[in-house]
Amino acid sequence: EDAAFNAIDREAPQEADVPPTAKHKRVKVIPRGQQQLQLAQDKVIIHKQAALGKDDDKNVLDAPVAVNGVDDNAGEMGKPVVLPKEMAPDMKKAVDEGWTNNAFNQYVSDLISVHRSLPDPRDAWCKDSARYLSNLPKTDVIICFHNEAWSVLLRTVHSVLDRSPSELIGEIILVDDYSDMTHLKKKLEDYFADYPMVKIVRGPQREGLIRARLLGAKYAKSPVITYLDSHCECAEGWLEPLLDRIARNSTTVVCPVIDVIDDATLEFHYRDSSGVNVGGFDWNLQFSWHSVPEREKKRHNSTSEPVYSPTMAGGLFSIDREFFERLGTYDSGFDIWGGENLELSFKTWMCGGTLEIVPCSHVGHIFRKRSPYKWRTGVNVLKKNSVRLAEVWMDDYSKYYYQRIGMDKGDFGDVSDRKKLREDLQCKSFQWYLDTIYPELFIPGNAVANGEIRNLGYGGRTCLDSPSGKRNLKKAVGLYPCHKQGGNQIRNINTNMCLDAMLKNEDESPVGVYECHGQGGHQYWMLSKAGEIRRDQACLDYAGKDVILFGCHGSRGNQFWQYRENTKLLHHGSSGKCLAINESRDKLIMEECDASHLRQHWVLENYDSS
Ligand code: UD2
Ligand code: MN
Repeated sequence: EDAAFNAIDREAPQEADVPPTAKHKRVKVIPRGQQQLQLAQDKVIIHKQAALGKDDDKNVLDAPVAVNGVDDNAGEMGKPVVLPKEMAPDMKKAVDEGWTNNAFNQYVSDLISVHRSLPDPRDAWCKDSARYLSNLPKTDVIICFHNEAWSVLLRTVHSVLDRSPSELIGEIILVDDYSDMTHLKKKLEDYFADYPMVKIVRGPQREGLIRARLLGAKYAKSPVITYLDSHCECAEGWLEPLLDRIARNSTTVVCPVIDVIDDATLEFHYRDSSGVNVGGFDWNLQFSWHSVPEREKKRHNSTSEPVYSPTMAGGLFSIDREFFERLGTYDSGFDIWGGENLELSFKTWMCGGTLEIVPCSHVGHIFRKRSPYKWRTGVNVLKKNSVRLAEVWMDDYSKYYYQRIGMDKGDFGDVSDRKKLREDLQCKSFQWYLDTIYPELFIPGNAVANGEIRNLGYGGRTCLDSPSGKRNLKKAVGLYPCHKQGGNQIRNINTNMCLDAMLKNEDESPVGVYECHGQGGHQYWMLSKAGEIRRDQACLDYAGKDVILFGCHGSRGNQFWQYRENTKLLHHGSSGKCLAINESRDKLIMEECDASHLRQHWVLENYDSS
């Protein structure tokens, strides 16, 4: 094992990567009729058929049936394959191993044909071939992988071969980023020996996905380059709508709609054009999805038309090869994973191009909740990439990112080449980009207060107690009355409690309180001039039940808070109540305003009353 690499839990909450509307109900179904599924010698429990899609939810089903038999149609039409809850030990072991190695259900993927069919996710609008130029440019398709599962990688490649007009594909370039899984060695060459369109390139060392993509680009000869992740499935008609945009204007960079392939069942969830999202980011420089803004909707007659997107997710896009080169491709100083999507997005817009999401083009992707492969040890690669990005492209606005990382940029190497590139290209300012392309983004500098929101009630009465004896503050289990006998009580709390987003900075997650730790993170809040208490795009929201985080809507009401510095009360708009904490200091409550209760007193960091 190479000591320079290690398994990592990505810092980014991976759930947030999944486009939001994809979280709809998971329908447990077996494909086509009551066909039967055999898994080794096991008795398998499957569910009767129900079709995919909202209209057919009523078919979803009753009692599971136990069967033995073979199902050659597992996963066809993008339907899910559901494994039984009870499994023989051998099978369970294989299933678990698949999850460990890939962070998705490889066992289920292996049951599904690498040529499986998918539903046609396109609107009728898209199927009118007169919408596309007849003389479209060819593209090379570059797919980089590091230790990808065999069936998943092959299905990605076959979905391109099976569902693209062959005259539009130059080569499919597979870039092996130094995998060590044996199936990715000679067996891969053997498998594709009869496919002249498929080329296999192998890097001499682990490069990370950014330099692997650059390596692939060196072999590209077609006028357009299309990148895909190695766990994708292209749907019917995915390619023409992308190439059409580039044929009309070579500075247009285009992304398909990314449909979600379920990590457990491999179900292909598609969304129609009314559910299309565009890309944004927050000041941690994390990518995020947003519904199409009103100003953008107004530019269109149909929801099937391509929409402007401030950023791209990163993995799936087409770009004119010469334009990509003119933009200086990627910063090759970016390592392993992350940030390159924002780099390409910013410079596309700032240096004369356009970035679009094309609702007629659909490609599925397996979104994973953790990174299955090893990352470089001894360096925070994501932070290093992000600092390079901020240094070169974000002008003064870089400070908002630096605040999030405690102003500690670390060693980010030399970016003078990249700065020169920006100068030579005479790109526009980041201010222009924010004003023109992403006016929805909240600018922390416009906040009235930023930092922690500290409660003054019930201070110093409890101790942090870790009954399990684990002295790990982060995993500390509770707050108990202090007994002053040491033991499992690891710290006397004479600090106060702070408003804390708890585990996730996600829509609709309940907000709580936690001992103030002064390190930002989940305790970092901004009070906007409009009276919102924000964490980037999520706002503190009270609708009569819990105090939660909800996507900021900008129309006051449940998200309107007024702070009175003299009384220290936080008044809530629509309810007229005040924010407080309960006596056991583990919950936020809303109650009638009364300035004589310390539990309703809050101190906002960096509050500027002017
Ligand atoms: C998203 C993007 C991904 C990339 C990343 C940020 C989508 C759907 N995915 O994360 O393409 O832009 O954000 O950097 O937009 N790989 C290598 N070498 C490595 C690591 C990864 O070749 O060292 C390959 C990997 O096998 C995969 C691709 O790069 O095919 C992207 O990696 P990922 O799937 O872990 O990234 P993802 O989808 O979480
Ligand atoms: Mn991926």
